[in-house]
Amino acid sequence: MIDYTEKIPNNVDLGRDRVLQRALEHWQPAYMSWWYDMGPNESHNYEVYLRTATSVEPDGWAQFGYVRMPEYRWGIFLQPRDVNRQVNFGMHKGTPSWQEVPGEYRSTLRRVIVTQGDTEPASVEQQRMLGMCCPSLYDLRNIFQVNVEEGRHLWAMVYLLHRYFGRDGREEAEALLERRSGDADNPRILGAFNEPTPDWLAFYMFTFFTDRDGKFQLCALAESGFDPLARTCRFMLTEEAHHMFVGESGVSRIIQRTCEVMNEHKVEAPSDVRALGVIDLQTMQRYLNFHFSVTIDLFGSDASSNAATYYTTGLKGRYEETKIEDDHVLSDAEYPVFEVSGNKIVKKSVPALTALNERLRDDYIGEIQGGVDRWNRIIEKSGIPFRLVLPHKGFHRAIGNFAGHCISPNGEVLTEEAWKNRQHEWLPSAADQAFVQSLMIGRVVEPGKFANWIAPPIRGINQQPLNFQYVRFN
Ligand code: BYC
Repeated sequence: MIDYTEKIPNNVDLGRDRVLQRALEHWQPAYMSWWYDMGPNESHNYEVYLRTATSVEPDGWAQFGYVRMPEYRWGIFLQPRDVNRQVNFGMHKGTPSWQEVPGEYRSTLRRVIVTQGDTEPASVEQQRMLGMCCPSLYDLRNIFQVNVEEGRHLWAMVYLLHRYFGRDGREEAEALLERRSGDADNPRILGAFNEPTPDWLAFYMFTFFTDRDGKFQLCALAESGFDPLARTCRFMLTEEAHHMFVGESGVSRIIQRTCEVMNEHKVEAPSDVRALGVIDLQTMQRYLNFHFSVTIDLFGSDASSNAATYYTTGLKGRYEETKIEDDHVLSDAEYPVFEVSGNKIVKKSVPALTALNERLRDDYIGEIQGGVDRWNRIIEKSGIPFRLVLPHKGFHRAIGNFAGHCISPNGEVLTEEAWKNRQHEWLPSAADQAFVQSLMIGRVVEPGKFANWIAPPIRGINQQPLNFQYVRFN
């Protein structure tokens, strides 16, 4: 169980290490000041029906109740230690997992932890204005739940930095509160975390696509030979599942509502659909194209010596590493990657070790396709002859082999001119964004009411009814 009488709730026996405890208690006010500045706008007096972790056991961790968000108990929770756990891949395979950071991997490991940690506050910053135009109290509560948990994920990485990386770690922890999403001088580290999330369609797409990158990266880090990192990522994954649910069900509900309105009024043309105050499926496809492409960039280059090093040294594994049947060393294995040659995309085999980013990206795309299929079933059931499709993985890429090439969603290699002429068909235009923004007028806060452009969910939170007062504004 987690001790909530402590100033910093934790299950790592923080009280026994006074120096560490003091260092984190010193960081805590800086974190709170960041939350007041960059956390959800105008939310500080609201009481929100949130779940809080009470135990790290899979079946009993959630407790629901009203919380003023600045009083949310952000803390440090690691999955319990398995004393027999080993390093399961790379050159140290078969040796006991590490409880301290091996000196030679210190800077590499720190970099991975900082990169992971940086995404968490970034997403809170990206979403901070969305509460002002929420489509319902239910949705408002969900975004706040996501935001407080991203805050906790930052705590998770900051604990590792403070506990295992000494002074450098403390400096990195401070810098995590200084960078800002989209800031020209001091931006967040990874590309997608500097893109704005200006409306709720973008928010649901982000939680469906980008939070799922979080899931896959955390799964790879949960395999780490550095046991405290593995254990903290395992617990973070239990929280991540709800974020992806918010994204998938949010997009589903928008699709559902659009299809209902299209059928009721027997309209098909996007302009007619828009005139009825719902989002046309074509615009949803363009949002999907955008969020998918910027998110798959987050997996890094197709061929990466960094990724090979992370793996060989036992720092970052593959998705479900221990379920894969091979030698877990990959010295001779190969993996297919794609590149542009002339005006064609060609496949080539490269050492599997260097292609680990690409492999994780492919695992991710497989899971994403399942979600898109579920969205299409809603459209199909409505009898509407439209299907959402994932673009080719070379489409609109800024990292890796496709960066600098103009690839259509179908995977054709285009000239720059041809791309420019057609990109508005494939990516959200200023007009698309302005239209979606035009629906984000004010917020819907009457219990049980939903904005016109989104269907209600099937059920409420924690078996509460849909007209429950999920947020009290005071
Ligand atoms: N934007 O060798 P390469 C989440 C840099 S999301 C900008 O291909 P590597 C969440 C790269 O850093 C999960 N720069 O990359 C979701 C490197 O820089 P240096 C976050 C990029 O190192 C929603 C250079 O390009 N967690 O949790 O193999 C809400 C060469 O790159 C980008 C992690 O990412 C980019 N997209 O792999 C809240 C896990 N991509 O060394 C939270 C930790 C690459 O030249 N991170 N670069 O300065 C990693 O494992 C690796 O850093 C990456 C990149 C997979 C991201």
